[in-house]
Amino acid sequence: GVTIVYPIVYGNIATLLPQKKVPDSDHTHKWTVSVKGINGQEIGHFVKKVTFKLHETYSNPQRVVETPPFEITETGWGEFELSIKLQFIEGSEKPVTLYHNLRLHSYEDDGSISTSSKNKPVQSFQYDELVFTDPPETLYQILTMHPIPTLPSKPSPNSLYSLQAEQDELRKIEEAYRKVQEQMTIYKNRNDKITKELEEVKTELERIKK
Ligand code: SLL
Repeated sequence: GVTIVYPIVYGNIATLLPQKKVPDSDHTHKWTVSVKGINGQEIGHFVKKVTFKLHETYSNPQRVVETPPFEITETGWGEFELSIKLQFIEGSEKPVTLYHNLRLHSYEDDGSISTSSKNKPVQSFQYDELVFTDPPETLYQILTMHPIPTLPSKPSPNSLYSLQAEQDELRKIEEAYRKVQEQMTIYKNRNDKITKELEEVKTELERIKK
């Protein structure tokens, strides 16, 4: 009944190649695709190897990395989807395959390639979680031997929601209280007036009796 959740970040960074350096190549960008723990921690203690499968236009598109850092640096001209297969130290834990769209360009809102930010490095990373349910013994030992990085804690959406809901409720109560006070003043004045009128009628009645 054990579940271990290990947060990871995978994706790529890309920079424009200085064109003078590659006169007889159509490669425009240099990129690095990687998979790591959050905050850049390496995951080599429980990952045996990572297989990056690049586009077929690359020679040996299947790149196997057996030691951290689990990353591939290449140059190229185009964007494509690649797969990242993680195999764990214990073979009985089934591999996890991630998919990433390699990004070389930054885009405008309309989908066109941004020319203004052409020289800035482009980054495209995704957060994900490796979930191990009842992992094999050795994997369990190794995972629990090291502290598992966690995201900085922030108020949970739930508590934020209840704080907001509480403030709304308080505002409604104050508003209702104010309305009740207002009504009470109106009724009190009306009551005073009627009492006074009644007194006058009584006085008049006494006078008539006499
Ligand atoms: C496109 N569908 O047309 C994509 C494919 C492939 C990118 C992009 C190869 C470099 C090399 C390279 O950059 N391939 O030949 O070594 O945009």
